[in-house]
Amino acid sequence: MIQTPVERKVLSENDRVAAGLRESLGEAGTLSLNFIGSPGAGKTAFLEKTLQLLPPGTRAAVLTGDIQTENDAIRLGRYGYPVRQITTAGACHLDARMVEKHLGGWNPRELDLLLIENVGNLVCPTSYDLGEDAKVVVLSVCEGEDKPLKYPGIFRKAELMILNKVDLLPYVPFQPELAREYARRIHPEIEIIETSAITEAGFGQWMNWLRSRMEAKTAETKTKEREVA
Ligand SMILES: Nc1nc2c(ncn2[C@@H]2O[C@H](COP(=O)(O)OP(=O)(O)OP(=O)(O)O)[C@@H](O)[C@H]2O)c(=O)[nH]1
Ligand SMILES: [Mg+2]
Repeated sequence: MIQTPVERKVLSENDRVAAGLRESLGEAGTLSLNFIGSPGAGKTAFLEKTLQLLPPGTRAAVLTGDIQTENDAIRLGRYGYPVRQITTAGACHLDARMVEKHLGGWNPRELDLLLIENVGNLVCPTSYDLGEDAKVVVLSVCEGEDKPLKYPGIFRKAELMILNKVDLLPYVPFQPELAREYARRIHPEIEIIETSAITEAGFGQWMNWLRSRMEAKTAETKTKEREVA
């Protein structure tokens, strides 16, 4: 993507704040994931189901971004975890400064997991590092198989693609194999998990992915602490 000098300046300031976030979350051993997908792909529904299935005692928190309304925070707030809405008042993406501000008062050392739902958009959020450990792209079977080819940026940057709403496959002309092929054409190593936030299909695989990433994060933080000591 070609950037103007102003865009470059904004992004370098964002990168500076994101690096600070990554350092403080890293020291605390908090795994942070940035969920990006089109409006309505099912990001909130997917996170709601995730919160329902987290092992008891998991110290999780959620930030959810939208241009307007507290709707998603209200939905996500039903599961006993701290949730904050970030309303961007027009901006089509979250930035690191917004995340930093809304983390205020939460101690990262008391969090194992920070889930960030970005504003529904497959383009703008891609350029803004939020200090996360990984971006997760959420694509639903209602959007067409060719989205990885049309919006390659996010599929290139995401470590994991959630292919959501697979319960609708009997009703929509969508070929999951083709969507997988296109995603891997853009990013050969991308991991792909097919899910339904309604039937819970695929959530066993997703919760295993999440658990192993959280364990890896804890191990990485302990190794760094030993190196410093
Ligand atoms: N059938 C089916 N519907 C789903 C699934 N996941 C989400 N939905 C529905 O899809 C619609 C949009 O879901 P949301 O979770 O609000 O989507 P979102 O990506 O968070 O949307 P924004 O925050 O507005 O970008 C809702 O009506 C959900 O109930 C799924 O796996 N299967
Ligand atoms: Mg949402």
